[in-house]
Amino acid sequence: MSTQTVLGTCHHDCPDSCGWIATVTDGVAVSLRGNPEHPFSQGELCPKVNRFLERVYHPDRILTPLRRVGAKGDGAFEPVSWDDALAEVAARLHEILDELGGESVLPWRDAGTQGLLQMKSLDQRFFARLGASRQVGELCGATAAAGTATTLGSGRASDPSDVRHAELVLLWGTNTRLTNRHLWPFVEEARAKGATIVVIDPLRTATAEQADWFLQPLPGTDVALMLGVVHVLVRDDHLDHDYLERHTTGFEALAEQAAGWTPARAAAACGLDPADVERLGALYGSTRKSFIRTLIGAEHHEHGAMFFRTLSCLPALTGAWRERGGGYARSVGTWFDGVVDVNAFAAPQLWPAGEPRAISMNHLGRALTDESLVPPVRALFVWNGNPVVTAPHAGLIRQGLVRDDLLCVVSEQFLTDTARFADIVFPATTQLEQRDVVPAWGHLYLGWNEPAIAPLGEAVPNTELWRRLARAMGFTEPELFATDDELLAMGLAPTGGVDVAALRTRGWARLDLPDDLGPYRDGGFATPTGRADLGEVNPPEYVGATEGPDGDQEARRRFPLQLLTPKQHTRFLNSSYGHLPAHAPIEGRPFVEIHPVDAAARGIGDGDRVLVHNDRATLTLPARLGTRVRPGLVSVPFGWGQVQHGEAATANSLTNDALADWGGGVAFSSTLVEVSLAAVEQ
Ligand SMILES: Nc1nc2c(c(=O)[nH]1)N[C@H]1C(S)=C(S)[C@@H](COP(=O)(O)OP(=O)(O)OC[C@H]3O[C@@H](n4cnc5c(=O)[nH]c(N)nc54)[C@H](O)[C@@H]3O)O[C@H]1N2
Ligand SMILES: Nc1nc2c(c(=O)[nH]1)N[C@H]1C(S)=C(S)[C@@H](COP(=O)(O)OP(=O)(O)OC[C@H]3O[C@@H](n4cnc5c(=O)[nH]c(N)nc54)[C@H](O)[C@@H]3O)O[C@H]1N2
Ligand code: SF4
Ligand SMILES: [Mo]
Repeated sequence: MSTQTVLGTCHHDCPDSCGWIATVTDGVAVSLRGNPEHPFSQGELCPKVNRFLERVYHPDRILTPLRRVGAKGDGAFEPVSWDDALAEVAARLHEILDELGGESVLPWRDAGTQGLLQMKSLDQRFFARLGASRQVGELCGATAAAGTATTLGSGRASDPSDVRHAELVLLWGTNTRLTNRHLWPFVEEARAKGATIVVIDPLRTATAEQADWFLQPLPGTDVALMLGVVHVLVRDDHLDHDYLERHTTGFEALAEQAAGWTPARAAAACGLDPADVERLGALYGSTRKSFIRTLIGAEHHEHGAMFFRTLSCLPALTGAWRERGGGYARSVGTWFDGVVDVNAFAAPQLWPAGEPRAISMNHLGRALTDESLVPPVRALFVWNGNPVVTAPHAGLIRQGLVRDDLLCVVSEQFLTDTARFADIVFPATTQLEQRDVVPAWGHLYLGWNEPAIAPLGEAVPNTELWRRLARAMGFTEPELFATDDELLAMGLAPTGGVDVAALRTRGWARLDLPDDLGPYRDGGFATPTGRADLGEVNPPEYVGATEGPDGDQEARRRFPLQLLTPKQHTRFLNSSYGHLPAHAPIEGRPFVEIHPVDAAARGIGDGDRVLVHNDRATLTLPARLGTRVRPGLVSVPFGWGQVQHGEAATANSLTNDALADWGGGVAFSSTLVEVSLAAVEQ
């Protein structure tokens, strides 16, 4: 018997990017545990990835290419050889290209893995060579990034772990204990030294339960609350005039806007008490070591970017940027610029003349069903994602995917709700089976991932899939066949100061940055003026969502309840674990949470079967009565697939696919529904 340990890094779209150690006996991974040397995750993984080996070795893993034999969506497939599958895809793709040109091909990838190589590298070249439509927009992060960059000039902000030095912590629109669990000890460290922890979230989350003070505004109304806070700061002169004068622009415009947002008016818009707005303003104004932590959840609204644009103004007002433990932290992704370089993969020489059309990944359903689209989308490639469960207005996506004339190719580890619609499914490796480097967005450590085991069955990493497809298409440009090592060398920018050998031996490397980032202690913002923009470009203002309490009143009358579809389960990561026996049963089943007041008004009791509906879809779910939601708000956890729902619809069948204000994200949470008792089955 030979046993060895192999260092790796979790690939999930999760801010923690934990370091792990796989123990491998005779080529089989027998344990996977946190790497105790990893400075951020410190030896702990999480309830989902502690059981990752059960995913890797699950009998339902797809281990050969599959060809569909039933109707689209039914899930009936037969195994085929790689040669046959590639030949079939290539032949159909050539026909489509001859008939309609490259733009009739649409790539759709998400962040199933965040690895530098396997998330998005060689695919860019393959689709450029085809002249395919360009995938734009993001389900996650782009809107938050755009809002933040409007104020700060880029995404650069505080190191999240500096929260430990704070005296006041605002967890604003983030569920740290669930979604960013390895940051929680840093929050507790601050509390142990006397800090006050405030959570601001429309849901009483697991994080809210641990707050010193929990504020529960209506979804999508926070900008009014922020302007109320600015009102108090200006009124009571809790301002750092020196900082404002030297390092900001647009303060007058912001102050003028906030003048109209008295605590009473702000409270009315958010469904809070005016005393709450006063108290928040007084707390923030009197504590310069105030640390704002936010992530993604609040971007999923019609005015999602404005949330981040306004929130990131606050530290300049009080001069919190001057302090370690003061500031604003969201994704640290931009600190990796210059160290990892995705643009290195682009190979512009392969691009067709003229820029191919752009299609938002958030509008997949629209793109597949829009009869006026010229050329129509006739071939769809999906990898690192499961849009039928994770993208908005999913019913429309299903409607598009059943089209007989659509060639649908999916690369997957499991037969997801999306893969069920494929003509051909290619088998994908997991992180244990592929080499990669993982840039983090929740801390400053780059992670190495050494493959611990050989690929199972005939599964291949995404990069190998693109090489095989390029060959099958008869393409010959060498750029399409770059090896993983060549891609790594390109993507790890040599200027970034990463010692690859050391990274590989240790499993992680901190970015070459000072321990104390203090990004804006002395100004130096990346805006054109070098100053934080508090009110020049897209000045902060509160506008209610069209599909929301202050929006279209006719829609509001028919569908009076706001719907959130949050990440809620400790054993889930988006849609990736809802089907696995070591993960799903302990989380129960899908349900809708409703406040007892709203339930009583509809004659609904705890456990009753109800219909959650709007013009997009109807879901049948058991009602769970409780006060995690406030009156006017219901919640259906996201991540379950159609099998667990017991119908061909999931949380995202109900959600709004309107784009967010800017940045290319989507307004999942600007969704209204009605809930009513389902007819009793005879
Ligand atoms: N266990 C687990 N961990 C995960 C994931 C998972 O699926 N499961 N997913 C990972 C991914 S992909 C991401 S992007 C991160 C996301 O990390 P987070 O952004 O922390 O998580 P979310 O649940 O998307 O949103 C955070 C909170 O925002 C709240 N929220 C929604 N609308 C508003 C609003 O208008 N105002 C305010 N103040 N709050 C609002 C939600 O109720 C939610 O509690 O988590 C990652 N970690
Ligand atoms: N209603 C609602 N919808 C949401 C959200 C929400 O909070 N509410 N959150 C949004 C957010 S923040 C995000 S990030 C998205 C996530 O949406 P997705 O990225 O579509 O969701 P995941 O479940 O992470 O799907 C990843 C898929 O990639 C596959 N995969 C993993 N690794 C690899 C690989 O190496 N190769 C290949 N070929 N496949 C791989 C997995 O098997 C899995 O099926 O969902 C969004 N949708
Ligand atoms: S999913 Fe997140 S918390 Fe869990 S192991 Fe991966 S990076 Fe760590
Ligand atoms: Mo995400």
